[in-house]
Amino acid sequence: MKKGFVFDLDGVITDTAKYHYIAWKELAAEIGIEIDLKFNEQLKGISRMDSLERILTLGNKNDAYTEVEKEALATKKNTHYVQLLQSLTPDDLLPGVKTFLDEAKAKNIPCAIASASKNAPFILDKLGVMQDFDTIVDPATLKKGKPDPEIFIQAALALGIEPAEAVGFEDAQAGIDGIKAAGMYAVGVYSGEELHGADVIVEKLTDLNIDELLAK
Ligand code: B16
Ligand code: MG
Repeated sequence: MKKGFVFDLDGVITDTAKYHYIAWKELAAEIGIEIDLKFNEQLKGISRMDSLERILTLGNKNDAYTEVEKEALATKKNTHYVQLLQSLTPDDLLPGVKTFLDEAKAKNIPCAIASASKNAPFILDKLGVMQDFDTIVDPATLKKGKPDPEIFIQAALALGIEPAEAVGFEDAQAGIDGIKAAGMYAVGVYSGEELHGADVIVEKLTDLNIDELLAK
């Protein structure tokens, strides 16, 4: 029996990947690196600094900046990204999310957010769903990012359950790998990219039957 749900944010609750892409593309262009949508797939679920490193690797510029300069580049990208987030409203919830969260609440199933994003509380507030989550893992407390299972294990423990008693929801391969490494049941949310290793793949959360999911 499963007793709790652990959700990724970007790609599962809302689609912020398009805003990350706009902000990274502009920052990369400023330092002479061109990124496209295909490359952007690699950045899903990956932390801000790891995303910057991947962009610098693409442009063969890993050694071109000091750590302080890299922090400044990441901060510049984030400032632009947060500006783009200002327009978020509850209409930006992905299809089926609110219905699914309401059903979980009605069944007293605790819910957590396991997102690599340091902007998660701000985003959930803009979307009007902050109160639907019992806990949000602070990614600043993590030693390793996805695909390491740490964030998912921490989320389950914060809900007061064992990882094996949790269902994890992810749109990115790094996240599915982390959920499975945590020993959890993995729901892949299909966003156009192939996902390997998920226990089930859906296009929207309401394609799932909660009672059947809890019985896994
Ligand atoms: P921030 P998730 C991830 O969110 C994004 O998919 C990834 O592209 C981003 O770099 C990361 O959050 C960090 O975000 O710069 O806001 O701290 O999919 O783990 O919810
Ligand atoms: Mg995601």
